[in-house]
Amino acid sequence: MMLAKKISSFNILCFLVLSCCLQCLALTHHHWVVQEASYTRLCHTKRILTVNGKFPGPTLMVHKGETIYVRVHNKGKYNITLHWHGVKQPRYPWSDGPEYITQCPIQPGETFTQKVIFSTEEGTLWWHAHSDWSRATVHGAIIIYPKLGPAGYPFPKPDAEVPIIFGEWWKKDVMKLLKEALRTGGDPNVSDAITINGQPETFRLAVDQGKSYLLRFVNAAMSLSLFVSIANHNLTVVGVDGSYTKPITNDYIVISPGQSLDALLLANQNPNQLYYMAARAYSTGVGVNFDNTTATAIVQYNGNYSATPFSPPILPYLPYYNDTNAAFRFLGRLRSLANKDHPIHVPVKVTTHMVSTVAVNTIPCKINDTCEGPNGTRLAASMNNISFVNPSMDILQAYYRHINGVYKRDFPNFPPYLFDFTADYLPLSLEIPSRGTRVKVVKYNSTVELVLQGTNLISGLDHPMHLHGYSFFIVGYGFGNFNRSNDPSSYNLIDPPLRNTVIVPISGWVTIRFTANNPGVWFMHCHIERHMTWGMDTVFIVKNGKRTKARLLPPPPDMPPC
Ligand SMILES: *[C@@H]1O[C@H](CO)[C@@H](O)[C@H](O)[C@H]1NC(C)=O
Ligand SMILES: *[C@@H]1O[C@H](CO)[C@@H](O)[C@H](O)[C@H]1NC(C)=O
Ligand SMILES: *[C@@H]1O[C@H](CO)[C@@H](O)[C@H](O)[C@H]1NC(C)=O
Ligand SMILES: *[C@@H]1O[C@H](CO)[C@@H](O)[C@H](O)[C@H]1NC(C)=O
Ligand SMILES: *[C@@H]1O[C@H](CO)[C@@H](O)[C@H](O)[C@H]1NC(C)=O
Ligand SMILES: *[C@@H]1O[C@H](CO)[C@@H](O)[C@H](O)[C@H]1NC(C)=O
Ligand SMILES: *[C@@H]1O[C@H](CO)[C@@H](O)[C@H](O)[C@H]1NC(C)=O
Ligand SMILES: *[C@@H]1O[C@H](CO)[C@@H](O)[C@H](O)[C@H]1NC(C)=O
Ligand SMILES: *[C@@H]1O[C@H](CO)[C@@H](O)[C@H](O)[C@H]1NC(C)=O
Ligand SMILES: *[C@@H]1O[C@H](CO)[C@@H](O)[C@H](O)[C@H]1NC(C)=O
Ligand SMILES: *[C@@H]1O[C@H](CO)[C@@H](O)[C@H](O)[C@H]1NC(C)=O
Ligand SMILES: [Cu+2]
Repeated sequence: MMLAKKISSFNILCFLVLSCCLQCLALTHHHWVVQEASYTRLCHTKRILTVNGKFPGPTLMVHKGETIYVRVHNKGKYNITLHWHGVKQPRYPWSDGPEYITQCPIQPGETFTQKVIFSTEEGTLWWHAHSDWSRATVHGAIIIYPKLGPAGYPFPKPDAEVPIIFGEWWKKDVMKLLKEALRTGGDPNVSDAITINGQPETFRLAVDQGKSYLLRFVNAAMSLSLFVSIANHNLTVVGVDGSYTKPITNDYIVISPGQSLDALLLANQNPNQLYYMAARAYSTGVGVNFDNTTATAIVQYNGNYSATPFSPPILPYLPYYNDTNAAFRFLGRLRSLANKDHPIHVPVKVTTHMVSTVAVNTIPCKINDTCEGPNGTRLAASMNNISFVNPSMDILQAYYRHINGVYKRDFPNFPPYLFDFTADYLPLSLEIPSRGTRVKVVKYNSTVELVLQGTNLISGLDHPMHLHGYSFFIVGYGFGNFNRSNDPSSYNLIDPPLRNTVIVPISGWVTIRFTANNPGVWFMHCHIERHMTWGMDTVFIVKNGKRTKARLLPPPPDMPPC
């Protein structure tokens, strides 16, 4: 009798412990299958690459500081890698994802279990494919909730939370688009529609009168920065790129490819009316084609309201496509929280000064090449005049195993040739870049300042530049050429925004700073996909520090082979 009781209570205990463990496992271990699925958009059905058949893909939900595992099985026909955009992966670049930078691709039929280490990130980030152009459909949101416990959000707890993911949709196969662009050397065709949570116009956001909603915006588009607005409603931005900000209220937001943004929406308007959320391009290049369609979603108040059938939804005001002032009026207001609970450490003394141009280039036509770029050239792109070439083995492995000949350590600290970068007319001879796999090596704990200088070669454009492994402070930006003796005096070293993707303004510059305290191999690139493909990229290698906690962790046993 006694024994039976003991056994049964032991069993119950066992069961509790076991189910708890299983629950934890279920939360921290994800099984993802990269596979094709059929989707119909714009009255046209096509096969697209997805994770688990979903478009957009599954939302990862974690708490601040957690580590999770994602087992990625490639059931598709293309090489694939996955990247956790904005997750710093302290000392562990092995799971970061960019193809031939930190890993070789997961080939069809193969599996790779990626360890995703969250540390200081909070708010919203996202994940996406980081090989060829599959990220057009292989992407999804990452929600980082506050740590379990009393801390919570640094703003009134919203009544509900909704991811809002922007994408671009082509009627044709995106892989064909890449293939065609690589063959012709010209600009790829622009997309046929912008999507909101996978839909060009039918996503519905149902709200209750009086409640507040945390909208977790992600721009997963391949080439479009976006203006976004909701008719008659303001948005209060409370976070960007996985860091909370001082709240700012505006009637529109700007979000570039690679960026995420948390904003509160208060449902306090006439419930008898439908409202559009609209998104359309912020695009500045003169003569640069872009998808100029408008995506809409409908904001609808729950309840039995009289106006059925509803009158047509109200469209919000959006700044004009090329309204750079409107874009930077908004971006320039963003500030870090920089308070007791969210202290920041802006590097004040810089040990590594760098300036890099970002440019679109042309390569003159060679015999037998197809050259459908401007004036019969092939399009390219560069940083500091180097058009980055992907090696055939990943740089991280070459670095870790001391394999020579994969990359050179001589990415220049300054533009190799000074000219009036933002002049309206520039000689054609400046358009031709050099090519190479050249990386910047920095010592552990260096404080790096990087000025990204836009150029008007071919056509000036805004470039959303993304750094892996770090968030950086945006301490200043301006128009024209960066002036080293003048511009630093206007830097904000008190509460600059902390981001992982920064828009370099057209005909302008932006300065970022970070402390190189995450050893590893970290890709930096434009998040406009074609610019990345053309070579607007470089790599930072951050060396190990002395202490064990400042050194790279070893690779997992199942790294995909080359
Ligand atoms: C791009 O557009 C051109 C002109 O409309 C068309 O002929 C071509 O098939 C398109 N290419 C792809 C890959 O969609
Ligand atoms: C939106 O914000 C502006 C400026 O702060 C304010 O004038 C306006 O009343 C606000 N609109 C709503 C609907 O809250
Ligand atoms: C959008 O682009 C198309 C094709 O380039 C063009 O014909 C049309 O006028 C543009 N619409 C707007 C509103 O700019
Ligand atoms: C909704 O409101 C209308 C008009 O006020 C009323 O006739 C109808 O019964 C209501 N429906 C429900 C489900 O409450
Ligand atoms: C924006 O585009 C309009 C229409 O194409 C043009 O007239 C205007 O000059 C452009 N503005 C800027 C700042 O480029
Ligand atoms: C160009 O193509 C032709 C025909 O395929 C070939 O005979 C020739 O060697 C090629 N020339 C160069 C420079 O590659
Ligand atoms: C870029 O590099 C190429 C090749 O070395 C050189 O010819 C060209 O002058 C350089 N251009 C600039 C702007 O530095
Ligand atoms: C990093 O640099 C700061 C000064 O910039 C110094 O105080 C600190 O001790 C350094 N940390 C390590 C681990 O080297
Ligand atoms: C194309 O050639 C013309 C004439 O030489 C020149 O004016 C124009 O700037 C060139 N465009 C580009 C993008 O190279
Ligand atoms: C940089 O700014 C200083 C101080 O305003 C000015 O004297 C100098 O001419 C500027 N340099 C250039 C290249 O514009
Ligand atoms: C896939 O990856 C392997 C390993 O890096 C490489 O050898 C192969 O060429 C890649 N296939 C394609 C189609 O890129
Ligand atoms: Cu770019």
